[in-house]
Amino acid sequence: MKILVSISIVFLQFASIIECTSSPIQPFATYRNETELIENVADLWWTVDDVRMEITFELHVRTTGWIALGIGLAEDVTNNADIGIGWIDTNGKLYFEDRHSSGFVLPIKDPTTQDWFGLQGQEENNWTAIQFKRALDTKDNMDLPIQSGTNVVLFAYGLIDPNPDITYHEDRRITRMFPLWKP
Ligand SMILES: *[C@@H]1O[C@H](CO)[C@@H](O)[C@H](O)[C@H]1NC(C)=O
Ligand SMILES: *[C@@H]1O[C@H](CO)[C@@H](O)[C@H](O)[C@H]1NC(C)=O
Ligand SMILES: [Ca+2]
Ligand SMILES: [Ca+2]
Repeated sequence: MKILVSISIVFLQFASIIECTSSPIQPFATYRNETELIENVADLWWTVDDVRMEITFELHVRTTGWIALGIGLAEDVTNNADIGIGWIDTNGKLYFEDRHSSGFVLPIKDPTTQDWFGLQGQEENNWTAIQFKRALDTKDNMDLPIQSGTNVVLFAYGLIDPNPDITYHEDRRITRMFPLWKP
């Protein structure tokens, strides 16, 4: 039994670094890192620029609704998340917002500064692809800094665009822990 448990832990750690993406959309750029967040549903690419101290992400999800990536706190995964959320409207226009959430409520737009920036986005074959960036440390107390080492990365998506606000994501959310930035 003990051996079985150890084997599955090794397998989980291995599985979490498998680089195998399934999006049919070609990413806008070349990135240093990639991970499949949910098999056949969500892929994430990212690169840290440690001179400019910023991180550029690209998130692809099999949905035509909104998609979101967040940074959380290990000891408090559902509270105080800092969230970047975006969608492509029916005219192909990209929307991207810096939000935060405290507890199991809808994330609301930061009333302080908007620090997550949507760069480019497109919708194709029922997938949504958005490239966005933020400073590693935005210095806004509504946000959470992305520290080197292991990060708590939250991911959620909805099946339709916000109208007027996002629909709650129900079970379409996951939390993963992995390093985004190792200087
Ligand atoms: C990101 O890519 C770098 C360079 O290839 C690698 O050293 C690092 O382990 C990768 N990080 C993750 C979390 O996969
Ligand atoms: C997109 O999804 C709709 C509704 O589920 C489906 O009817 C359509 O065939 C899908 N299109 C593609 C290109 O997969
Ligand atoms: Ca902010
Ligand atoms: Ca925020």
